[in-house]
Amino acid sequence: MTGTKTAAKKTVIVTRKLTAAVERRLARDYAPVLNATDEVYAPARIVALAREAKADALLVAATDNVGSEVIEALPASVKAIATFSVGYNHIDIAGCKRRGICVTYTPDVLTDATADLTMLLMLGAARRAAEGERMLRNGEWTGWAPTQLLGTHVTGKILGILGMGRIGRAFAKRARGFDMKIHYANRTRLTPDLEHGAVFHDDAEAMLAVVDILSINCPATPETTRFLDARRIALMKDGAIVVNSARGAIIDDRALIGALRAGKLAAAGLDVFDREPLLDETYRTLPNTFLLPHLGSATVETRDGMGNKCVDNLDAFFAGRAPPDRLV
Ligand code: 8YV
Repeated sequence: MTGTKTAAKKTVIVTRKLTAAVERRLARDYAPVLNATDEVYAPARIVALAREAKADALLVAATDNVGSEVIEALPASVKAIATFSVGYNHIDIAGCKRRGICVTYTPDVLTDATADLTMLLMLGAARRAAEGERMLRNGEWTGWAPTQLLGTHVTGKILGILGMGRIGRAFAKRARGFDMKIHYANRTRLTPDLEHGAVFHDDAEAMLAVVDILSINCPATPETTRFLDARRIALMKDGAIVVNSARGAIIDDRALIGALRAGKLAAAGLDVFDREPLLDETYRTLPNTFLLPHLGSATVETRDGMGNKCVDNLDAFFAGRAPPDRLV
């Protein structure tokens, strides 16, 4: 009888190495094809693995290119794709819809970790943390000085949040603890209970002109791609700071680098880059950048939560229930 049960387990291609707790759960309830070495699969590899295993589902991450060439070539056995991310710009959603493939994502569980990290980016950039750390590590600190590494005061300043979804709102909550005045631009105005007095701009460009710090928290879509370009940076206050924990594609790198070099912007805190893991080399050489390698959701609790959400969604789908976090 055990054999029958094992045969009934659904086969899932898991493209990245996940936390031990999540891989244990997958091994218990599914027939997972795990990625022990955690190499990033090329699109053709994902298709080949799905074909070889006659996979029922894929569990992918934002580092995978699950574009139209993958979706069109997947075997008909693949009925569901669970992405280990809240962003889904790496997946051909329209293609999945056409092929009747269910797609789920991982909202909520990574909200707090990403909002915390956005605070780190803002403080790191404003208070010149990377420069200070480098000075210490390089043995260049000769002692305290009244004018050493003076940064930008954050308390009481105007914070502009582009994209007031779950993460934007969680960041606003934290920033209110710093007595910051919150402005936001969003497709739609929030209800007062979610707005908490934040100032809504239906024109994001109008918001740029009034903020001391801009935080990018919106998804990457055709409308937001390269939103922050040279023309819009010119609308910002001199000495403003830019923070991005969403997607690199929302920033025009050359424009941001030009503004950081020229001193138009005081600093930038960046956790995401356009062609990760590549980044425009100039970011690494500028003193006024605070850079992290896409750590937004990188806590044990959050990565367990994301993995468990993927499995919860697959469980529901294969049990014939509505997956709680279904995109299509
Ligand atoms: C993830 C993210 O770490 O969820 C997202 O969209 O950007 C990050 O939290 C990463 O994308 C994992 O797939």
